[in-house]
Amino acid sequence: MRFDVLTLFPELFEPSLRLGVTRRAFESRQVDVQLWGLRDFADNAYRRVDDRPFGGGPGMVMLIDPLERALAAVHAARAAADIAAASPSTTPQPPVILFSPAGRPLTQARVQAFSRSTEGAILICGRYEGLDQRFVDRHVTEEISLGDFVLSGGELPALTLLDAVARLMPGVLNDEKSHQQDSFSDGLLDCPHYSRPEVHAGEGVPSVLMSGHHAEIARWRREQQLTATARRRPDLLEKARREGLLSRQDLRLLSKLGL
Ligand code: 9D3
Repeated sequence: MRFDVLTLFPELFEPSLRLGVTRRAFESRQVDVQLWGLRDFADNAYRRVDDRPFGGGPGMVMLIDPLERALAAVHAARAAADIAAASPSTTPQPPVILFSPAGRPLTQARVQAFSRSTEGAILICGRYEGLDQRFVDRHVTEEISLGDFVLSGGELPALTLLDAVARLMPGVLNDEKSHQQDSFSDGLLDCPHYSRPEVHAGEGVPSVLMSGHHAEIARWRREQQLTATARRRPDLLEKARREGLLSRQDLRLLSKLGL
């Protein structure tokens, strides 16, 4: 799939796209990321992309014209790529995503939906106080936030989404099972992990992990997941209950522990 990113800082993306297990997905174009520098779509000699807000107040607003010209260039490039691939108008229109503190929080379910899509998305990274609302009303189909804390722009959220999608692509993780076991895929937090040395600074590892009893190890890990989720994220445990993700054995254990 293809992601077009509209940003004032395209150079912020390049190093991240060349790093780690996700690099394969980006370099092979399995996840095709096209970066569009908004300053290239400014019209005057100063390459201005922002201006003061009508009505006064702090900060600056991203101008509508550079945004609309960039978006038009993206749509034209996507149409040209579809024709080159001899699949004009079979590709659905991509969602136009704005990263914004006022958006809905990103979830693993939304990430999975992107990873299964063919059209990908157009990602718009805001800076300053935000975009001219007329652009948002006309073009944005969805607003996404990373959570209730304040960043300086939408670039890190866009990279976060790209990373979360790329690691789900077939062949990106060495171990196919590790994303089925992800926290949030089964609705629970992960269990603790241990490796060599067996004793470190006098501290051993839980003896069950050294026992070789696979069924006992699986039960211990599930207990750890359930108790960690109950203590740290009771909201996730309730959701897992409601969605029927807990087995009768899980429910028996939780009631034994008074959770
Ligand atoms: C005083 C109002 N501020 C909103 C909390 C203004 C404002 C702050 C920071 C407007 C934009 C930004 C830049 N943030 C993002 O673009 C952003 C973001 C974030 O700050 N937190 C969590 N998710 C996201 S997604 C995009």
